[in-house]
Amino acid sequence: MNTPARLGAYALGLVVIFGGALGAGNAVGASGPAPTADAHPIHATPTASQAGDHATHTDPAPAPATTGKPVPGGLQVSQDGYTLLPQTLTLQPGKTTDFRFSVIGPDGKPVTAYRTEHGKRLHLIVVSRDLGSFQHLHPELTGDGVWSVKLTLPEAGTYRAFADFAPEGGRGLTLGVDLQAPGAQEPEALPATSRTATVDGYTVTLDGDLTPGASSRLTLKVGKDGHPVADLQPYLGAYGHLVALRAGDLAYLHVHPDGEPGDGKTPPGPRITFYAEVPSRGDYRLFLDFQHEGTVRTADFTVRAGELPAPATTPSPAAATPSASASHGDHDH
Ligand SMILES: [Cu+2]
Repeated sequence: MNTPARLGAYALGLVVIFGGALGAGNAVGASGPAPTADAHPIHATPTASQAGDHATHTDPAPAPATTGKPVPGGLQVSQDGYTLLPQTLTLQPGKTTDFRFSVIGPDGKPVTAYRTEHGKRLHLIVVSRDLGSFQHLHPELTGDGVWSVKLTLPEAGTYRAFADFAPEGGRGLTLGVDLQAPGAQEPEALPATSRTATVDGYTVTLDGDLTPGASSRLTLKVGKDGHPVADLQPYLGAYGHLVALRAGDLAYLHVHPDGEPGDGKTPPGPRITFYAEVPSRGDYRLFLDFQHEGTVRTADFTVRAGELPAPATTPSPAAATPSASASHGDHDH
């Protein structure tokens, strides 16, 4: 019942699941007791291909289209010899907990030296597995390489925590681990695709399309009470911070802000521009953090990349039931 043993078993399960899903080449890179030795040949090619790129954490080396693509971020609890190790994987729902974790480095010791990326040494994103709940937190690095943050999992269910960081001397990584909030849960269906989001009286509209396998330009326009907001405040070195997660497996995608406050060409709204790279067709959840009048708010969207067959909401004429509207969330039973 000790945490490292449980985590080890968990990590193995994760590797098996995604190894199966993503193919043998990736599974080799992700698995095994000696991840450093196995992983490096897999990742060396895309990293080396980015000449001069110092691997900021938003830029983990997309591969040329002709080679095997690297596994998207966030799907693995361990990568390139670095392992995300929470002190607990279970938190009581609705209860604020001092959540502590470490990143274990290739030398087997907690990493204590990190590069600052987007104004912080580590970004912790926590979402519910149904992608209904989103939190963007900045833990404090305490002694001995232990990160600490006040975390509340709002409701019972399974959550995914992403640690987005760059160890000193290494490339940027996003490691992911599942957290459990025990109790009866009501998973929500993925929100319908939408180009408009509202939060606290703000309306954010999305322009641009996600193109599978390509860098896609996305522009988000912030308004309030029918007026454009042109005095956004810098947050994490930009006028907005965008996290994109793939529905189905919560792959954590690379998003680059276009321009930054003070560069002489990036206005403080109402439009914020990003470049996002999605690896495949499918549905994605976008979470935009923006700051205005001293408060950070999050606008969320569901966006479809590429074409998909119409979902089989009514399985077949023979199986059609009169209570189709009650099928909300039944995919999880
Ligand atoms: Cu952050």
